[in-house]
Amino acid sequence: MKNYTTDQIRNIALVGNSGSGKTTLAEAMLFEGGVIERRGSVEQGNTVSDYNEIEHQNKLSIFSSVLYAEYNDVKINILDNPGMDDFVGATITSLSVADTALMLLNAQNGVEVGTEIQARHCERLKKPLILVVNQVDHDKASFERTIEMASERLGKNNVTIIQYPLAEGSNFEAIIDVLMMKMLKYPKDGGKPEILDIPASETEKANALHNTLVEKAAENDEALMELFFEKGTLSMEEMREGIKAGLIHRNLFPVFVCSAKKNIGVNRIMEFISHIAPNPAEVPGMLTTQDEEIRVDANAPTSLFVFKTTLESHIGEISFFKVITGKVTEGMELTNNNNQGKERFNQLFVTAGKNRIKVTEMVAGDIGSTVKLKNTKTNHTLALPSVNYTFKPISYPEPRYRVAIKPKNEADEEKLGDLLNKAHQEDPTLIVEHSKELKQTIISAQGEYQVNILKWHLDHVHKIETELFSPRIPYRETITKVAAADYRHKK
Ligand SMILES: Nc1nc2c(ncn2[C@@H]2O[C@H](COP(=O)(O)OP(=O)(O)O)[C@@H](O)[C@H]2O)c(=O)[nH]1
Ligand SMILES: [Mg+2]
Repeated sequence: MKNYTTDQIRNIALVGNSGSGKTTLAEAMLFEGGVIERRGSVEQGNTVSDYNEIEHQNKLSIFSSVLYAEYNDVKINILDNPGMDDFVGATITSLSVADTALMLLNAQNGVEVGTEIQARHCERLKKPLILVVNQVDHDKASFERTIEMASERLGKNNVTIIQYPLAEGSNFEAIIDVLMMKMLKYPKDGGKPEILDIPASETEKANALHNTLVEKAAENDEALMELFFEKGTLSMEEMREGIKAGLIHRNLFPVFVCSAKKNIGVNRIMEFISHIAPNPAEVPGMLTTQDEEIRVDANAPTSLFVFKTTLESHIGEISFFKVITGKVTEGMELTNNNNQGKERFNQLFVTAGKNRIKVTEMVAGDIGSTVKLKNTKTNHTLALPSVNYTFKPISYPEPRYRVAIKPKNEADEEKLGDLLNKAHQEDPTLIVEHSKELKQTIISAQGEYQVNILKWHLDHVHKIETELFSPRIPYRETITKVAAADYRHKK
């Protein structure tokens, strides 16, 4: 793989309700980006992103995965995420290092519960938002209803149409693009479209949407606004600048349409990402523990942030990082600013699910992984000695579910403790504590499903049988006042 510069990198987190099509879209993007020669499917359990057995069994994403595609001389790092709220920790991790969120809306259902929850995390983390109405090929798809819901719930003034489908359902094959002011007509098996003139029947609607888009693009830049008043329109270059500014300020959430499954519309979304989505240096930087903002900058001394750790059999710990400043090269020695330890980067990888591609260097803004770091954990900062800051750890929602766990066989107690510590490393929203007072090991988590998945791993992968049960209530938390409750036993 070639060495990319900061302006050639895009970090995109895929978000959206479970089942909206994130993993399927990621697969299509990998195909369009030349990483794979054949598209797998979630049903067949052969996508690059959902590579864990438990994901195949459940036919849904449980872990986030780091992928990439090369398109238009740009490296698009794609962070695919689970949609279920129990696994929101993974989504928050990805959003923390992404520079743009790509939110999928399922055209069958419009805005769903998960859509709103994740939109709030995007807002809190100030991430630019691209909306993609997916599954437009589905019988029950309604672009219009989806857009109505999106405008109502995500911001009437922000949701801005760039594309709409000419027809929906099984007839979906053409997209009217009001930025290009062209019609994109896709072959049966998707891929590259024919670029055609907008049919006469659509010109009025397309012109109106184009004008709204131009105004919206001009709104974010005074110079563009003046140009717009002078000329009554903007050039493609000016439009791109205005839309990018709108994205960064979260004033403009551009809307695209696609069928991830049929690979219709996907290449145009990648085109937009490569031309208009901000590069890592164009968005706000990371905060340090002293609340100092460090912007992505290739010319500053090297610093990087470890945002995720996974454990894989035969390999051990894989540390995923984002380079924030300078560059990291193979063989480089960096200091861990959290514990002052030294770490050598013997190998650098770009990852696509479980596949790793060796590279020799990575520049500020890029996302990569390495193995066999000695004493570095998630949320740690690694840097050259001249860097004295430490990045702020990612913060996660408070636990909402609590359960006690014990091994069926007492002899497994130590092994269980060890595995639970590892589980916390992989998913920081799983918090494990051993309560001496209660003589119990308590897991605090985001939800029951999350704990069941953990149990499945303990039982099936690590072959240690466990039992879950309700934790005892510590004495000091027992009822201290009488509550008036009206409880009626129903038969
Ligand atoms: N008809 C149709 N089905 C789709 C499309 N995209 C995804 N699906 C299906 O929707 C289901 C959920 O997709 P998946 O990619 O796992 O969604 P995720 O949970 O957001 O990752 C799977 O059965 C996919 O095959 C699409 O564009 N059209
Ligand atoms: Mg998925």
